[in-house]
Amino acid sequence: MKERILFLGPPGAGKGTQAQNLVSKCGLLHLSTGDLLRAEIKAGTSLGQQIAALMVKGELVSDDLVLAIVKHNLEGHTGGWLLDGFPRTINQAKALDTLLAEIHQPIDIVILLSLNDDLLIERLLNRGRVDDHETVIRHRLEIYYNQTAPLINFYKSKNLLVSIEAKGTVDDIAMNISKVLG
Ligand code: B4P
Repeated sequence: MKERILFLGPPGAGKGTQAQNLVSKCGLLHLSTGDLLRAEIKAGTSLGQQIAALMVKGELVSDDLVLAIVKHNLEGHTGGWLLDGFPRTINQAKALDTLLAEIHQPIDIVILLSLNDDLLIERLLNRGRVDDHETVIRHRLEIYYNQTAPLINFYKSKNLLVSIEAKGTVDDIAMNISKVLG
């Protein structure tokens, strides 16, 4: 089975949902940059306050900060891992390549979860997190198409990308993900 996995996709495509599902079955290390950033906010640090101010507007947190968090969590880990919500920019993807080359842990597969904007917005409005308001969601989608979607071709050109339609039940999508992991 492929065990060094990236989940890519727009906000609300279900990266977090499917990641939870998969790690509970396969025992991979789950690194969600969104969850790690929210944990920093919850800890009430001054860094957490800066992160909260960006997240609530739907802005991305700085590449340097997110990279430091990922590096800290990945270094020293020897088994499989699943990165969910990272990388989100070409800069983050290039820095990840450098880090993974240093620790000799190449990516096995990048899974793109794709879904149309109307369904994404509907799901996020139902979730109702602090950054799930329609204007903020639309801004997050704009950032996704401008800054994150270029990663699709980045990973396609490395022959790592597999696209899965994120429509249907959580179980149906999980089954399609299992199939491509072998
Ligand atoms: P994230 O925490 O990564 O969250 P997300 O992209 O909004 O959602 P995800 O795709 O994981 O959807 P989910 O499973 O929850 O990012 C939040 C913020 O963190 C960003 O805006 C940014 O500020 C910051 N950030 C994170 N990573 C960063 C990085 N690398 N660089 C800079 N900043 C970063 O699903 C959404 C909803 O749909 C849920 O309610 C779920 O229950 C529902 N759902 C899921 N699957 C479904 C299905 N099949 N059918 C119906 N509903 C479903």
